[in-house]
Amino acid sequence: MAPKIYRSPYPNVPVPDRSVFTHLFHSGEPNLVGGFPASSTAYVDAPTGTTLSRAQVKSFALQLAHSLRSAYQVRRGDVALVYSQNSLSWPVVLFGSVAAGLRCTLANSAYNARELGFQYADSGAKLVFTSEEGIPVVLEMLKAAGLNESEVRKRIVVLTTSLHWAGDSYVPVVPAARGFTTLSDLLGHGALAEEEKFDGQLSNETVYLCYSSGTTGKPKGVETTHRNICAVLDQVKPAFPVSEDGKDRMLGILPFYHIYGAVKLVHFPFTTGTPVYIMPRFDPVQFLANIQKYRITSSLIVPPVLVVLARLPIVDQYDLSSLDVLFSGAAPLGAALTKQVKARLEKQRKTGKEVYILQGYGLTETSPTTHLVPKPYGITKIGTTGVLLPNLEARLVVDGDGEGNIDAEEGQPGELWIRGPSVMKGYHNNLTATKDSITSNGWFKTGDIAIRDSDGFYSIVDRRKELIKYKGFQVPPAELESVLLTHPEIADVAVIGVDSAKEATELPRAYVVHARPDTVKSDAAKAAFAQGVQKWVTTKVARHKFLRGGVIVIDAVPKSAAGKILRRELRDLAKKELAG
Ligand code: 4UV
Repeated sequence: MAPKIYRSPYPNVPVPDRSVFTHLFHSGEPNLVGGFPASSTAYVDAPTGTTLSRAQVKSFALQLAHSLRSAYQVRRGDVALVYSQNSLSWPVVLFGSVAAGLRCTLANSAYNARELGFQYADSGAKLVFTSEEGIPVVLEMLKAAGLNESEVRKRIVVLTTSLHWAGDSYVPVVPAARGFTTLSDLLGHGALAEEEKFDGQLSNETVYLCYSSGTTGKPKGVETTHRNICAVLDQVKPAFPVSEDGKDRMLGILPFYHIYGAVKLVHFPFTTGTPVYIMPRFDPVQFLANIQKYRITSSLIVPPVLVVLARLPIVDQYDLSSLDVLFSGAAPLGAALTKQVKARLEKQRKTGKEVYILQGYGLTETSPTTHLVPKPYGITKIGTTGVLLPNLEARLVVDGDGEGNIDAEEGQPGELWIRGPSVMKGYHNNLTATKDSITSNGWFKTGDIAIRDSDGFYSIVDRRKELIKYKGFQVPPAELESVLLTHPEIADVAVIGVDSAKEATELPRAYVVHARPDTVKSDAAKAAFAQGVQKWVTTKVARHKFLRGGVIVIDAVPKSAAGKILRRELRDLAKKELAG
């Protein structure tokens, strides 16, 4: 049977065959940078109010590219690892590295040395950009990788979280620690010529390597190409509201190391001329204070931010009347919470103007956005993840693992498959995983179960893959399981996610089998052991992977005849327990 292929309601947009750098900065006229006035503000450091104009971003990026080429002798295709919380340095580092032909791998700024070391080694990184806060972890990681003191220093560039513009140079507010090379040390020594041949040649080369566990196993490097990024930026535009008066101001709280923040905050607003007010991380009070202070019109968020907006009493103390749109993504968002926050914000601002809370959906592997709710449907389609973006095709497949690939009937759930120019090239150095996730016809299997309504709006109703999402962050169960198996008293383990309606997120939970079951017979012994394991894990992994959903001691992990963990059984068990 012919596959049932759904197309976007939008006409296709042309996909430019050029590099990300050219796509963002190219301009026919000297006083424009990427189609907007060179002097207009591109990014603002929200804590200090320091700004970077479009011209400065371009100039600093080309200066950094020059130093990377000359002082670090990087070659096209070399990998730079970025390990830092959000800051004004990010756009300069990303675009400077990209201009020099580097690939950037973006790491969670909460990673410990083991987690960072895995990504460093797997990506083959040559250079590490880190904030001052990250230096101790990077040092530990590089030393564990066998580098000596002087080699270590040659590999690190320190970013400062806050910078200010002084005359012709860019000065860190906090001087970098312990004599490391800083980003500002690499500026002011000349600039890479803009004429560098970017067009055409680079478009199918990898530009970013973010890590995702995909449908199964441990994190894998996702090869996102220049073409993927150029495509997604133009695909998002038709569905993404930008005000006509050019007065949009976006608040950037999502981490830039996640593809959602990297693309939708560092890249996309630059292509619409929208300044981004950068916060180092999400902080509820600062979030509200910055909306008031900078008259913010939009922000990209994850569902737990809406919980804060629904519950926090001080929300009413701030003037949030400038806020027009909140975009939520990266995890399921219920209609009830959306309506609650919408009503509260509209009541609080007293202007009678509507606040839109719109959802988007995407994956690291799709660069990331594939679906968005267009603004006019903000109320009628509350709770859905929106329509397919231009150039993309979708299928809802019922037997994704089988050969037949039967598509779901209209209105019925199926695994969402996506095809189009923003689908990744593949997983880094992992042909097996690539082949398992992208069919020979170019269909990428998302591992999510979706329903499409008769208007073409999709809702994500379940997940076929193992992945757990804690507040939008990926928590691969396989990774936690392998950490837990190093615990001397754990014989076997299975990790799943359990829903927390209170926090609008899943929480990682471990079911563990004790190596000496007779020692944990009583409920009290089980509870004490579980508590110990929960605490032990906090010393081994980044915060978002903590076992907040609890540790449960069981006799045996349910497994299939082939030895595969039957996560569904455990999930059903947890659901019943939560319902009871
Ligand atoms: O790979 P990843 O960590 O990627 C992301 C990307 C999210 C978004 C969301 C909206 C955008 O507009 C955008 O540009 C990027 O999270 O995780 C991918 C998995 O996260 C779940 C789903 O299981 C994906 O396979 N997920 C992402 N968005 C949603 C979601 C959503 N709106 N509703 C339910 N699950």
